[in-house]
Amino acid sequence: METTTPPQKKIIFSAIQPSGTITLGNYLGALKNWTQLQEEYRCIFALADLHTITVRQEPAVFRRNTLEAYALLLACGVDPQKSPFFIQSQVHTHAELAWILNCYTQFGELSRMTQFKDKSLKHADNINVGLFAYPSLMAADILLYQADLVPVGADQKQHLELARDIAARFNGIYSPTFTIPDPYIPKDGARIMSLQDPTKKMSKSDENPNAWVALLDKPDDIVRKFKRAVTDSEGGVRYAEGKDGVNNLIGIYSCVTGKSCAEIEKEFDGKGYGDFKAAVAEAVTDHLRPIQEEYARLIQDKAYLEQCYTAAAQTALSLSQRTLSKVMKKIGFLPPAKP
Ligand code: ATP
Ligand code: LTN
Repeated sequence: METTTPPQKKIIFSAIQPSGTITLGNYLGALKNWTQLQEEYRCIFALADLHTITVRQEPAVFRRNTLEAYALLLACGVDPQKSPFFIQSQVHTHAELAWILNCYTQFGELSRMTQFKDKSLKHADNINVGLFAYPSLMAADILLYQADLVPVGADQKQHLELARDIAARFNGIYSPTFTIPDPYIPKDGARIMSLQDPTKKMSKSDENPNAWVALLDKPDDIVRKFKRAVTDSEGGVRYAEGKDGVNNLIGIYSCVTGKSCAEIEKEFDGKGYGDFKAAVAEAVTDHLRPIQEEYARLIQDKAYLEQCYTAAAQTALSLSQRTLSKVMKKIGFLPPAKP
């Protein structure tokens, strides 16, 4: 009897920085997709803590943020049985390949990165080399796992383009070594806007805490933040050009309830913004409740968390070491010293 091997699943790599509060924007725009992708693809996920130190961190806070972000992502549905989910600094191949890729990346290319320009303005007192070389570390993250697809938001697209260029350059100088990664654009990709200025994206570094909802916000805070959300003076819950605030609330409500825009417009026909905002707040609270409960349980279980990230780091190390060894051999480094 003829046996057929099942087609290899495509590899997805993605990461998020443990740089503070994880918001509803991060969750609906990125993390919710991660959890759905785990069925269809071979997913590898990371907390990009090496990227986080491009901005100065207070050691105790940084340590706590990393562990909390790890627990929160598990609570969101990242399944360590299906997808290795590791902490970048615990897998030394990332820093090593990043250095190598720095030598295949041009100063001019990095100077054109808009995130570097934005962050240099924001942190004018600390424009460090790491901030500049951030994209070659990100390229190393992706290329080490021969990722086919990388789910990223619009803000990271330019970095992914650069990762593709670096990979193609290396392959061209030597021989095919890296898979050229494609961006993964989710079918229902959500871009969640600030509740205070709905023309700007909801961002955890926004100084006004009313602009974002954190995944761990208490129900009362969620209700208050939605109550204060900026809408318009026209009234009427409908999705239309120029109604950025209402469109954003419809988008959020749709993401957490699964209802379509038409269903939502019908549900609130004849009702005012007050009723609508209360319903959005309630739906978000209901959606976040199981995540918050699971988080509260996981954050108490430090031994389990350690077991998960240790196992994932071992898997990530053995996968990434294969690529790094190939790269080093092609460049002409001597073989590793024997112990
Ligand atoms: P910062 O304010 O520090 O720039 P951020 O909240 O914008 O942080 P990032 O850490 O840059 O978030 O992004 C993490 C992931 O979440 C990325 O994949 C990004 O595309 C996604 N993301 C961030 N904000 C939103 C948003 N408002 N809507 C949808 N996706 C988002
Ligand atoms: N720079 C990304 C986080 C990140 C990442 C990656 C995303 C680091 N390495 C590799 C995708 C693939 C951010 O800040 N959102």
